[in-house]
Amino acid sequence: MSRILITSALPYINGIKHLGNLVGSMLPSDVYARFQRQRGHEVLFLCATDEHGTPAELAARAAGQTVREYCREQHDIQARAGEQFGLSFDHFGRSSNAPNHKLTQHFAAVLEKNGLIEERVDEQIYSVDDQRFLPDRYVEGTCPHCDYEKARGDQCDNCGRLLDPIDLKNPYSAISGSNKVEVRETRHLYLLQSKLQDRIADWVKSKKNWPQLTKSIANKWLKEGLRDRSITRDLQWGISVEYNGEKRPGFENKVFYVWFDAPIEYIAVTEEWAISNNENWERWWRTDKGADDVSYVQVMGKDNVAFHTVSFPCTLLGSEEPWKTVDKLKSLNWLTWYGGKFSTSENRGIFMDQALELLPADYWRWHLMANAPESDDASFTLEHFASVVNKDLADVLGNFVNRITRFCAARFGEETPSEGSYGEAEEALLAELEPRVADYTAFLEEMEFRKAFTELRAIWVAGNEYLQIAAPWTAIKKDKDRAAASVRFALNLIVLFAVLSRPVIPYTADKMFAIFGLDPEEASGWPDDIKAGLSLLKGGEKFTPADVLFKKIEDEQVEEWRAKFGAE
Ligand code: B3M
Ligand code: ZN
Repeated sequence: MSRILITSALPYINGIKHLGNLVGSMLPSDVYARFQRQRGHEVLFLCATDEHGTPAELAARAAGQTVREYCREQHDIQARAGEQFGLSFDHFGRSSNAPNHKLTQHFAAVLEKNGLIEERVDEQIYSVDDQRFLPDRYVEGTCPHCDYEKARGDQCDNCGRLLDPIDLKNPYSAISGSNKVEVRETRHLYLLQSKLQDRIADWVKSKKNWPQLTKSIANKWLKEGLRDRSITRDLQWGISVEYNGEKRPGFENKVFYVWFDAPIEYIAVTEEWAISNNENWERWWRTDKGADDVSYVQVMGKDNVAFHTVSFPCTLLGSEEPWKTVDKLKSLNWLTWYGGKFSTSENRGIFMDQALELLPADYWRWHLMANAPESDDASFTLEHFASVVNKDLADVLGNFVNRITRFCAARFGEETPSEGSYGEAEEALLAELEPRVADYTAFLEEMEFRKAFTELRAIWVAGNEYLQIAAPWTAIKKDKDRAAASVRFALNLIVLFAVLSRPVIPYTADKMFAIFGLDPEEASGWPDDIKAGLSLLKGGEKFTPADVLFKKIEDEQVEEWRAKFGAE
């Protein structure tokens, strides 16, 4: 049994997340965590809301709330939506909680002791009307590269380039809209990443099994040369620049930059989990206290890779303390909405709460994972979603389960038939399923999700094809025992399908276990020998035919949703 630590990128606090955020980190990490639990490993799966920085402050202002109240409320909303989507975090923390404050301040102090922090004078945009500095997203203006007029201070949404607010043309305050802004000097702490170039390059080189997308992004930043970066901001909301209660002189009105503290929350949320569960967090993070046998897996969107392969390792390795660093890093491309961006303000796209009002979580979980934006960006369309649901879930899996349980109940009663024995047709299906289940398992192990779910779909299809060949509804006329054996085999296939499907469509899998009164926690161990698994039901077990597992999405419904969620 291995010990596997899994963290999903932390969703920003501002607002309920959309389907793109969901499939960008939280859902794939949940599928992987469920899979590894079913394989019997000791899994610790963690996430938290990322509550500092300008997104939180601007959103709270827009909501007319204090940031503290806004974050508390939004965390609960996101936690609830995650639960309803079956995101099985062992803990869903908050980066504004005390453990993260303590740890962030610890790392800053240790990095300074190691000569990796330096005070520097910066030029920053100051708003005369708002009487405050405007870091990052507090300033907007025209992108110097592509002339997009609503570029944010830290990144241009149009061309994607990272920006420095003072590079913007015609800058204006995102708070008041005032363009009475000027460049002023302000002191900030810099993390001297340039000093860690070789250390980080060697560390990245040591990661042999990183996926290509992850490796290429990390190497791009290394090739450009690691630059020293500012880790403090002129903001009120965030982690104060102090150590052991002593505020740093000149930094009384500054906080640590959100991207300095947010990855540290991965460690801090482990402490939050430990406090809530009377557990020992250090055995997951300190290689001198048992973490050296942990396999650490991070899952995130591609725009977060640089922070996780360069900046956060600078913090951990630069501390010279025995911290666990990531072993596997799965990054995903972006899910777009009809090729464009999800947007609350422009009413484009479906957000987690809305999705659950339309259909149960498993419909979305299956479609998002089977079409995950792995090798490239992927466009979500309602038409494609409906066709995948109707085919894979309703016509293949749902139809298989419903027709065999109904046929058996009608012709043999509501218990598994015990007559007859498996023959050629069953052997043939076994011969097809064994390599497929092995491939499916290997793809999940490697977090190759599209390939994995192509295999799972093929396994479901093979079950249906078997039914067509065995045709118990015909066999029963001439050889009832033959029919009985094939019905028993097909009912055992339902249990196998439930086990294999549980990582991605857990609610449906549990309904399938419930047909036979099986406890999912006991019955969902990953199959090492599927031949034995297909003889779990030996005959005589009572069962209750399932209701229709998936209802189809009609064209009219797609039309209505297109209008409601801004398709095009
Ligand atoms: N809050 C997610 C994003 O960039 C960001 C991830 C932090 S993980 C430490 O959308
Ligand atoms: Zn631009």
